[in-house]
Amino acid sequence: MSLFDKFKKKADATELANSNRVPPGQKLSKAFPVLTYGETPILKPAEWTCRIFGLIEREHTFTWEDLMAMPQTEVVVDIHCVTSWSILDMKWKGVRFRDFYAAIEEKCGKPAGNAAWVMQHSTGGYTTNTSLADMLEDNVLIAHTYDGRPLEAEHGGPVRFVLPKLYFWKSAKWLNGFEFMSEDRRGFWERYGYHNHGDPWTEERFG
Ligand SMILES: Nc1nc2c(c(=O)[nH]1)N[C@H]1C(S)=C(S)[C@@H](COP(=O)(O)O)O[C@H]1N2
Ligand SMILES: [Mo]
Repeated sequence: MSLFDKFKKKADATELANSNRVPPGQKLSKAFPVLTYGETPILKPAEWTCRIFGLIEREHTFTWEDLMAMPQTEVVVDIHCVTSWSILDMKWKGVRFRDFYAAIEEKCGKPAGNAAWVMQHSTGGYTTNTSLADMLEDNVLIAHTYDGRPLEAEHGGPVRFVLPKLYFWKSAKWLNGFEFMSEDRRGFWERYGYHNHGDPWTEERFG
């Protein structure tokens, strides 16, 4: 057996062993690919801000200091990119969106009853839309640390969103705002034909 075949056999075995964790049409990747449309902004953590606007009573801008003062959570999750790579057991640390949302309610007042949708905004202009319900699930993080190290700029550092149960384009890098909306407006890739929801298990790839 050639070295290549040996590696392939091992990879196939890993895939098989994890097949209940690898959605259809996905392949396990060892490396952590970088997928960015446009430039990579280089931002200092201390300068990070997150503006809350839209269907809320009062706008508010959270700072890095605010984020650090919130409860910190670590999650170990599987991530699936629509370009077909999946990585299992990725270790992220940050603030659970649910905890951040409690701070939003405190500072901004309760979002209007019909504000069921949120646009994630990024430095550089990237956007992606997600339902508040999906964002409030247990393992959704506003992440600043990956695998024990400050999140690298190319992966969205200092702060990105991580919503594991949807394809990874639904997780904004260089997160800088949440806009509460009454209707599900499409974000950047959604306007270019990606699916509005993006569930990897039912292959919601294109809209
Ligand atoms: N701001 C911003 N966020 C983004 C993107 C982007 O281009 N800009 N790409 C998205 C896509 S398509 C994917 S697959 C993931 C990639 O994250 P990674 O580069 O850390 O692997 O980030 C998502 N978030
Ligand atoms: Mo992607």
